[in-house]
Amino acid sequence: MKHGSYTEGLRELAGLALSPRHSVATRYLRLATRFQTLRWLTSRALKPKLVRGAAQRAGTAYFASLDVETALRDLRRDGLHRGLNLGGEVARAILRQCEPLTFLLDYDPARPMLGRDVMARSDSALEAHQAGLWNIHRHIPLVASIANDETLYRIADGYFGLPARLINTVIWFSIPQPVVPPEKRDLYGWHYDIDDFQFFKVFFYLTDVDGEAGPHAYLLGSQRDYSLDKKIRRRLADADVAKRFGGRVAVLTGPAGSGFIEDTFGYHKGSALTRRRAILQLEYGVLPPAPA
Ligand SMILES: O=C(O)CCC(=O)C(=O)O
Repeated sequence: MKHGSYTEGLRELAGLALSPRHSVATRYLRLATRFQTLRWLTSRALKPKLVRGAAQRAGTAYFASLDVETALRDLRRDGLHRGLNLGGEVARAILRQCEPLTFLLDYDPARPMLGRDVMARSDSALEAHQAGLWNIHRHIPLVASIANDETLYRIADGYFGLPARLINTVIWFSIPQPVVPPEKRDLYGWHYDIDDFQFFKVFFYLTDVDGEAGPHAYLLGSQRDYSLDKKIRRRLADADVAKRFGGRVAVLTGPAGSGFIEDTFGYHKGSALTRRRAILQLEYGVLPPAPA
């Protein structure tokens, strides 16, 4: 790079990140996510290319009654917007459509199991903490149509300040087990994600979730934290969160079909559970998929 300005340098990196050649630049973008100014500058540098590359959308109208401005206000302030609802019938229809699909126990390719067996077998018979299937929208058109919702896209566009794209979908079952070995404890621990440099997740419970069924928890406002402490600590202990931020924790219980939008750059976790939970995740971001 010659003596270009800082922004020119960023633009060059941004361009490389969008080309199939440079995973190094993509890694830079993920690192930049932890620095507010870098994140903002990189967004500006990338904008022309991302706007040019944005796909035409044929949006559906699942959440037409969602108020985009309220959702954006909540997300910017708290990192969380609640109150989405697919309805119990739709949640149950999605679960029925999982029956013939192949899930992976603990995401292990060597442990495939049909959704109907995952749902029929007892927790102890499964001997797994999770059973999941990625890219579920490719298998279940109903999920694809929910993920294509025009209002969700408008919220994502507004929050990112860039054209949003669906970057992944997954359904997983969280399965209670009497003993959680040390290597699995992170499943239930506070952490934050860096999945893109602008991103959020939309979660829908597919089963009723009360305090026993592993409610998702979020540390309100932590998506705005760019402190050194956060940069160096991707994970936080329960006791630490209780002591430092007790009053800011939202624990999200709700019936099957209920959902919420969450900026998972804020600290969040799935709580430990004694009753099984099924959840659908739709994730939106801005970067095109990495080349295969
Ligand atoms: O299971 C949960 O509620 C937590 C999910 C989570 O940590 C994530 O999607 O990054």
